[in-house]
Amino acid sequence: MSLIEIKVPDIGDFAEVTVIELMVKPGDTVKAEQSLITVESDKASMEIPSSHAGVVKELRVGLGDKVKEGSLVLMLEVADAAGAAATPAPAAAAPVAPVSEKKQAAAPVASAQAATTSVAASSGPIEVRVPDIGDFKDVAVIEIMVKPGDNIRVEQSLVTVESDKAAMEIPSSAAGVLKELKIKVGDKVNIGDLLAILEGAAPAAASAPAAPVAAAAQAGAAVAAAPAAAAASAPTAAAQTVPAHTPGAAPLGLPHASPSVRKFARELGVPLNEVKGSGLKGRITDADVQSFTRSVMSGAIQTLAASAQSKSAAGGNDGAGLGLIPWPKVDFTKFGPTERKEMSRIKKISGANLLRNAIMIPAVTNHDDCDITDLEAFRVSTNKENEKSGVKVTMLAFLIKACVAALKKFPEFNSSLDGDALIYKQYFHIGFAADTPNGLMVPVIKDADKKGIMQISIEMGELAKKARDGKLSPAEMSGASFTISSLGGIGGRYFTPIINAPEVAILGVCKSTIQPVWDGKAFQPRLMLPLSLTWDHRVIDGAAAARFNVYLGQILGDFRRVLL
Ligand code: CAO
Repeated sequence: MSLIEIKVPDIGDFAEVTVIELMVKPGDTVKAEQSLITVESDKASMEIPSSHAGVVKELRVGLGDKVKEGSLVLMLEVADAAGAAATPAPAAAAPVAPVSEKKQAAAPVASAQAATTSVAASSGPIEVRVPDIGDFKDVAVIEIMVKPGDNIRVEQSLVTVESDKAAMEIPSSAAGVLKELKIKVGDKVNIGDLLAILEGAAPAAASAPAAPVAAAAQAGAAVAAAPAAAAASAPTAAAQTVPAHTPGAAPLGLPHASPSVRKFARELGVPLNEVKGSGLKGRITDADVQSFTRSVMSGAIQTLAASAQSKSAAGGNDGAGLGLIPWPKVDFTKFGPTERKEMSRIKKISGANLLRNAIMIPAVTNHDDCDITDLEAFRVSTNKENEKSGVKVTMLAFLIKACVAALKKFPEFNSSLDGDALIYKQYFHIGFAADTPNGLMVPVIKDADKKGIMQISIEMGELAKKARDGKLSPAEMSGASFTISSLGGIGGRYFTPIINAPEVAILGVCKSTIQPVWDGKAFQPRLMLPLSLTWDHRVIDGAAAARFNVYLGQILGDFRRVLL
């Protein structure tokens, strides 16, 4: 047995590439031509194969290392005959098919695009063809990054193609509007094949001989923009099929992804080997990376909830993910006629959130009543005085203001958990649940501490209308530090609202009714408002919750206390 050095072979025009994946480890037995590491430039990735069969003794590169032709990859123990044949070792290394790097003006892909662009007219159709892709033949189109109607820039990546050892993005040689794609995923292409027809601006090559250099400057922007654009159009369904991030879980196998997807994943810190690819041959797409990120961000439970929902819609949720007994699967038609209706998008989204919050938060609800007799009289008279203004003040506006006062007195109710710490918010953004035809929405009154009752009433009216019309912007629904859910206009006595994570408490309010209240001498008819405060027991104790309700009741009983 002898030890030989396995070095980076001829990698074409690449000056320096980054090691992005180690595919073997010391002790592994490798075959000749087996891929050892994956390297990547900003536009292409390729696997570096072993020139010999043997046992890996020592890796000489790490993730993130920059390597070039001749760099030492690893030490391999080989049978003596092979070792002798491998002297000098680097010469025996199988050359990797050169892949062009488009940022270099002299690189084949960049320079070839000018040569392979056929120009009809500056505003007429422009054919974009496969440029010189080195030694590659019959490479498969694995990803199409644009669609008809897109505004294409020079050097913007159009498609990703892949051989069995490398993937690369094919850039557009011209700018214009994409009229027609001439290839589809799975097609095999070669140099000169027609990829797309553009219409509009003149191709860079036709207008300026130095186009490849000029185009190269834009390449970075195009790469950066591509994932974001793809991410924006990522199908929501994908989010529900991606497994939750389980650190330490067995990897799904070697990740197949284009350089831009790898870059996107690296930027987000996504471990590609945990992402399930939905593309051709399990290839990972931008949408997969984005879906994975979403699922991790919203937590494993939410993902379970989302998949539980989609599965239950298909009648397949077994509850096993939560260690529960299976969801009952019933053929309702056995008992009578039925009609199946898809839930609204809002219901699906809020359902997943509610399930997560209900399961993950050790929530307790305190019920209480408070005397709002005088406040209601004041509210009615205020509305009378302001009849002409058209602004109606409801109890909810007073509740928002009263809650701000209580939050100031009990700041942990205005906090969020961050690991073992609490984030105390110094702002008072109050969300209020609004019942809409499409489901529950929670618009937010920002800086409620700085606003008067009239202004809060006006904003509430506007936001509630927008919610009902489905016109709330994400900004108008985000940032709440505490939420109120009022069923006062409808009825009922008490309920147990679910905390809107990452908030730590929510106040439920029901309909006020006249109740006999003992004043020490006699029962008096008083207008009593039922309160239901749900709180996160990890952050808040029962005594604090009881005090919060008592204080809130004192303010609502005598609103002058807000001034104290
Ligand atoms: N007790 C008695 N009456 C009350 C009351 C209370 N606590 N709160 C409101 N009312 C009265 C109002 O004064 C109004 O009466 P008038 O029409 O006679 O003036 C009537 O009920 C209707 O009020 P409203 O509901 O239009 O206004 P609001 O400010 O109280 O609430 C909004 C606005 C958007 C929160 C409400 O319309 C809504 O959507 N509520 C449902 C919230 C919800 O679904 N929560 C459950 C979440 S958990 O699934």
